[in-house]
Amino acid sequence: MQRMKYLFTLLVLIGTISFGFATLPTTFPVQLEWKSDPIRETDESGLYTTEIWRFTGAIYDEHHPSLPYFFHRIPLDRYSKLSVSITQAVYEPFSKNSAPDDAVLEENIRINTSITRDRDQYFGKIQFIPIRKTGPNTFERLVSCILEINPVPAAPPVPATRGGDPTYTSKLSDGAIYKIAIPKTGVYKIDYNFLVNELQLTPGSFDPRHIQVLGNGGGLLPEPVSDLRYDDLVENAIVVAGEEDGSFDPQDYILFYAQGPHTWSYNNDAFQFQMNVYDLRNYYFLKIGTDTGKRVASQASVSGAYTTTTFDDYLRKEEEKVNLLDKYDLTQGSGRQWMGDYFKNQRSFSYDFNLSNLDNTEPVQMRVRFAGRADAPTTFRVKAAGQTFTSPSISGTVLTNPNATFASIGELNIWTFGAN
Ligand SMILES: [Ca+2]
Repeated sequence: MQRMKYLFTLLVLIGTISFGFATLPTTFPVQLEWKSDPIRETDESGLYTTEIWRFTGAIYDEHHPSLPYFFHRIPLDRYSKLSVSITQAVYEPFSKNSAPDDAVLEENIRINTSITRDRDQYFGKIQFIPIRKTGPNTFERLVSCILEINPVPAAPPVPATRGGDPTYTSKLSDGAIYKIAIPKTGVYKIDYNFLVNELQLTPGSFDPRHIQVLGNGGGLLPEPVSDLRYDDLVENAIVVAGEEDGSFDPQDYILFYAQGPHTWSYNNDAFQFQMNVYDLRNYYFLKIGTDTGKRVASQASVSGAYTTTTFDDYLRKEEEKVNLLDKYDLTQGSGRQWMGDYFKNQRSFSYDFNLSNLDNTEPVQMRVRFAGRADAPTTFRVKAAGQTFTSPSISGTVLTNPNATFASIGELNIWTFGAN
């Protein structure tokens, strides 16, 4: 009898645990108790007031600080994708003033879901702003609804590798090291004069077979934590002409490929440019130690050669002259976004793009980017190859409101015009 009781208790316990986790579609009733009035916050100038609407349990984020979020978290018995819909929704109109944050509001409430892991437990997070837009300046807030939550089991994401085991001894821990600044991607040559006169190396004091070039390529370091990054410098394969005799002689030289600070990549049928906003140069290291250096190996010729006499080329003008926020009395310069020429007193500038041996029968793609700051929508015009192109409209802003968007970006993308 005693044994049966234990068994029964155990079964109940298992049942309870299973029901505590969401695997099957589940529902959650939502009832929002809105405060009758918003909090009103006035900025330092005393001119602009922001309304912050509230309900019990609302949370806020830094991106839309005046708008409240509803938040709900459910435990999951395994990694899942969450599909969530709102049913039996009851809305009521309310007298909310328009605010810049309203740009995120839509006709329907947009539900965000995500999956988090806390120790060995997965949780589904559901959040949304319970306000919908019913007209240019009219809004309704959600009073109650039922959340229909449908977790669909999925394969958990594979943890990204961080490049294998960490390095405990840096390549910079021994040898003679020289730091070389690289302004532009290309093949660089270091000759005898440079080694002797600039680096002050004594010929005969080192074996050229021990020359190494270290460097991790160009461009910005990745921002996502999960992206691959090297935890030490990587040795690059190079050419050291005349190293075979073990002596670096006047006619000997080093060749190495180095990437500059900015990167070009090819995707979506176009070349994309990424400017390095932190440095105008990239850095490589020349090392002379005791290890044999890595050398460029010969490759067999490819078969089925493809011959062409034309190729796509690109030019770009990007100057970092004007910091937008520095142009405003109430703010200081800030941020990574810098612009080129300032179209204010002088409203027209000319830029030359010269490519030799241009194939005039091929179309040209042009992309131009402007920041516009005005109290009304603006456009810009670009004249190229005898044609005039007008940009889409750039939104205006409230010039006197320090909390309003300072300037908006306008882009002109032209694919097909002749180069001549
Ligand atoms: Ca030699």
